[in-house]
Amino acid sequence: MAENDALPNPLIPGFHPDPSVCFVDGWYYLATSSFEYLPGIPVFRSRDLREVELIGHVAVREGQLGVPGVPTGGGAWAPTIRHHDGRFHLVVPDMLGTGRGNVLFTADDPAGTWSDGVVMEALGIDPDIAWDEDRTCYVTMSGFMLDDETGELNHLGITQVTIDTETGKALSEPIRLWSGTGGMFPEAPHLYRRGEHWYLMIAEGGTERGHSVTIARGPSPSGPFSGAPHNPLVTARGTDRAVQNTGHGDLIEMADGSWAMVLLGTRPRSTTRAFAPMGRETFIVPVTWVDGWPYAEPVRLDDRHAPHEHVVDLGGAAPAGEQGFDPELIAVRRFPWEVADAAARPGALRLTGRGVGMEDLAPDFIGIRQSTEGLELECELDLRAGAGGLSLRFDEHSHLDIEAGGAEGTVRASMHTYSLAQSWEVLLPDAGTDGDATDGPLARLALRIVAEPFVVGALNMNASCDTLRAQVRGADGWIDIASVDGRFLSSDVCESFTGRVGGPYAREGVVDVLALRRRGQDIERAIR
Ligand code: 6LW
Repeated sequence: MAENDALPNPLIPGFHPDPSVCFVDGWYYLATSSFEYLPGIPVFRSRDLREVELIGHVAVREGQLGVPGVPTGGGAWAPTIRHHDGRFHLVVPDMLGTGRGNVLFTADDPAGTWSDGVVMEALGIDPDIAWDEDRTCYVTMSGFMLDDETGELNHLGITQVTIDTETGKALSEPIRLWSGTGGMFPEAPHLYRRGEHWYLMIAEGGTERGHSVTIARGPSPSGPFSGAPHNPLVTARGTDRAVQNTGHGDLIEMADGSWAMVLLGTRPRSTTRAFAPMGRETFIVPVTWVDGWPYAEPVRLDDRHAPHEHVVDLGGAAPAGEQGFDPELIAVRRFPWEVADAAARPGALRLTGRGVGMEDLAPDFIGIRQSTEGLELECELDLRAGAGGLSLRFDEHSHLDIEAGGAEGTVRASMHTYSLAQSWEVLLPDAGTDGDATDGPLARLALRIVAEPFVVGALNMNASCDTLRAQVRGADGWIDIASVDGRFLSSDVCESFTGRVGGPYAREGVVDVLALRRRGQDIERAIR
């Protein structure tokens, strides 16, 4: 990667933490975490690690992940994607509650179909998978041990087992490996072979402001490893950089022999470096080798502020994702095609409410990630036979909803933040927007949530994030219903490991989604 070429950061905007990457036949393939959302574990491809395209998901069928019963923050954590013996392998922790544990999926084509998955006998999180020249398969993880007496899990640092990839059975007892330089939560291990050395790269310091990437090397996949003299390889802790929480990386040798690291980071909005609306996103930095050690540059934001627009394909006419759904559509603990019916009305997605709202663990909601700092998320709904609206959610405790329908003659916005809720109401606008006025406003009601970021500057002493406006479209344009403090929908406040996701939902009856689009733009900032 040419040194002065500005890298496109974030490489994958919107909540996409824990990136892993491999290079096969001229394509880079990336996978990221998806937690309680389905389909699970998005897979991307790229020719150059600049333009990245979402090509599918690993978990598109029931039973591949135990997500339907996981608590918030559980589900598909950090994956590792590798290519070995002509097949793609992806290992991922399916965490908490009904999660299956560490699962190994395989596929011939990374766009799918992926296997049902084999549960590995490997107790820990963030599994890595690597092979030596004898074809022994090493699974390296952030290990746990079950205390038989107390039933508690104890952290063991970085551990490793060898496994049988067909059965998932461990072929050896866990051994403990180099576990970093003393930071908390040694995790995210990845093994690499380069020249005469094996490298063990990990994350430590926790996934918040203390996050970092550190590295060690040794003569075999099991070490013994000794740490690099210049650790940490990457960290933003104690800095005023625009990208914070940098850590959890994966190294890749590029087509031209140069190296890069993909890693997670956040774009917090306040001068206190807190409140990231999109949670943890995927970034990329160039890596150079000196005396057998890799050196990475700090993560910098590029200066692209191009407007972005994504019109969700509701009709299945454009390149179809899983089951003909736009691949960007996700749902909470269910597949979008379990929540929405694409066949009921041409060009629309039909949601049927079960009498619950966005506070539910599996709401009748489909959404897309917020991917730029400035956002306009807009939908048009037919609410004549039901009640529902548009929501921007972080988790079931934290969401901004705009709702209409039923017998109500109003449009109500409500902001929910744990035990606090506040709501505002306006009368339904007189006429439908684009529709036939005789059908009334509920035939095609346009709702919009706008995120207006505060500008972060060196001398800008605000502890803010953005303002969220809830709007409904009337005959003369958008009408403000409420404007609320976006900090309550940010990573420092909410429970999940995710970021903001917005889209339509049904509370009761039938709600037809006639349009859903996201527009946005990142903002200028004094600090890169
Ligand atoms: C992941 C751990 C982490 O498993 O957060 O940043 C956890 N790192 O490595 C969930 O993403």
